Amino acid sequence: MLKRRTLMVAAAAATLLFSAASQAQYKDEYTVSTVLPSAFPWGQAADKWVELVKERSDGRINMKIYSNSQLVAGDQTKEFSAMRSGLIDMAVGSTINWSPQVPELNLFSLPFLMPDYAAIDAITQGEAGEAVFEAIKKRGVTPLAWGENGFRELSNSKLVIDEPSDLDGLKIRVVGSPLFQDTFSALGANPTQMSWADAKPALTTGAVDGQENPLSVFDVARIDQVGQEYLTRWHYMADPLVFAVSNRVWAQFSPEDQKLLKQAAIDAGQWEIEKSRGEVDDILAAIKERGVQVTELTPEQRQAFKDATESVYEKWTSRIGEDLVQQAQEAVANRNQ
Ligand code: X2X
Repeated sequence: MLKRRTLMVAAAAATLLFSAASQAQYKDEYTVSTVLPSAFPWGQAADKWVELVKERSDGRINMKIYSNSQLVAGDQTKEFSAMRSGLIDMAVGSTINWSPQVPELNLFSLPFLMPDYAAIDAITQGEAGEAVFEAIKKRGVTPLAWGENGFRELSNSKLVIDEPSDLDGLKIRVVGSPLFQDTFSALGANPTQMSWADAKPALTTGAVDGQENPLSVFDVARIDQVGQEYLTRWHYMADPLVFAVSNRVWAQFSPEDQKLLKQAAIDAGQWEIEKSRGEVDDILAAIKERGVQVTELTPEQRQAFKDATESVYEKWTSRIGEDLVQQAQEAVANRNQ
């Protein structure tokens, strides 16, 4: 009897010790990587997450944001690997930048897959979104919630673009994901991969004629001031943002704190998605005001771009996963409108 009691006391003491030890493992501060800083919706999404976590944990969990991809020396395509290996604890990252390591994330970059916001939501909030999250987790990073960079529109310094042949030979800066090379090559353009850090200088010197980014990025980064006078709203793709934690770091949090981090990410993501969608009309007006010539495509004109980029699906569907692409296409077809 006495022996049993001693054992129980010992077990209780061990539990106490263990939880004290795991508490002690918490870092004073966790690094959070982003590409765009607080002036952009992307940076604001990260700010909100950090703020909510601090508040809800009564200051126990502190996160510090490092923007402009500074933790990976400006190379945003290295962010995922750095998180996986534990060099970065957490991130709010674009699906584009993580797609070199997580092929499934190329789903969102398939041209003209998602015509509107309801289509994005149908994918992220449904089975396809869950499958994408599983793929991320399997590669070493725990995804918690979705945010949104936005529909990426095309700008250039040369001409109004409303049909594929207008892109003929145009030098376009694209992000460092090979799928974009294929999309712009299919359209007859001359794509050049470079990081965001290098993009604005390249536009300024005229090393490239055009670029593609969400309206909020075009606006805040003042892309019109570097000669990008023509903008085509072709809505060819949108990059969701993913709030995530390195698996190694995630395992160190107690189940309660995991829940807290996740719920805060969900709330921050919803807040940012609503905010950035709600700002698009004002941004558009401001851009026009500054003299940018904005071209809206008719459904027929959009279809011509879609037809011209069919080859991207042929090449990339098997890499992304046939089932996943089909699931996403069905989600889009059956979306609530
Ligand atoms: O590099 C870009 O174009 C940006 C900022 O939109 C991304 O990080 C995907």
